[in-house]
Amino acid sequence: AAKESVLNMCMDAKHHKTQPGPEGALYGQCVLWKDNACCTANTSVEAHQDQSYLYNFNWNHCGVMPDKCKQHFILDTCLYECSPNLGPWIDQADNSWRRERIRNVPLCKEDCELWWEDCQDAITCKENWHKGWNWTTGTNQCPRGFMCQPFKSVFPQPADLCEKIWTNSYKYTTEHRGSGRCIQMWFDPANGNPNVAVAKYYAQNGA
Ligand code: FOL
Repeated sequence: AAKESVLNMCMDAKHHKTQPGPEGALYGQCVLWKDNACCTANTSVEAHQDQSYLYNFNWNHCGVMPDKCKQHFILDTCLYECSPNLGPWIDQADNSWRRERIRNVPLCKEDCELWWEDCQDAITCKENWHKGWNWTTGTNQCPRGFMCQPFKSVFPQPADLCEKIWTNSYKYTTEHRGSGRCIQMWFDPANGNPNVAVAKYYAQNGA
């Protein structure tokens, strides 16, 4: 089959393993990927910290992020660090801290919309969380002139959040969970990882 090589791989980024493989004990929400993961146990623990050593990134840069919103950011971190099924969307990066990135991963409609809804009470000062922060204290702070505002002002639609926050890592889609045509941020591991088939589909039919 076409492009077998992009199935089951890890991007060359800051914390990813070179090859996916089983992990005995992944922490918390990252446990979904323990049968085959690009993250180590250590990375999975850090994915749940408010300000982890992964990127020294502070979710609480405009006050404490509500827990129900934070859960989606933890899942995003787990998917980003642990998923071995993002190969069709791996691209070169122009960052100092990674050689490769993901671009336009087709995120399931429900996953994007629930993330956006659960973050309606959260506050931020930036639409793009990858670049342009003030790092003088060692963690990201709002740069001068960037006011803290509700997520709804910064991201008027679900697609604005999912696409813009991580510089087009994700693409908003109208594909539904379970369709085999979109990547899910979470799933029931009892039924296997549904993103395996999604990667296979896009590897054959074009990402
Ligand atoms: N989740 C997803 N889905 N995609 C991602 O690409 C992703 N990336 C991160 C976390 N979750 C993700 C990593 N986040 C900086 C800021 C955020 C970050 C990693 C690094 C940072 O150091 N920004 C500097 C610019 C550094 C550079 O690009 O050279 C800044 O100016 O703020």
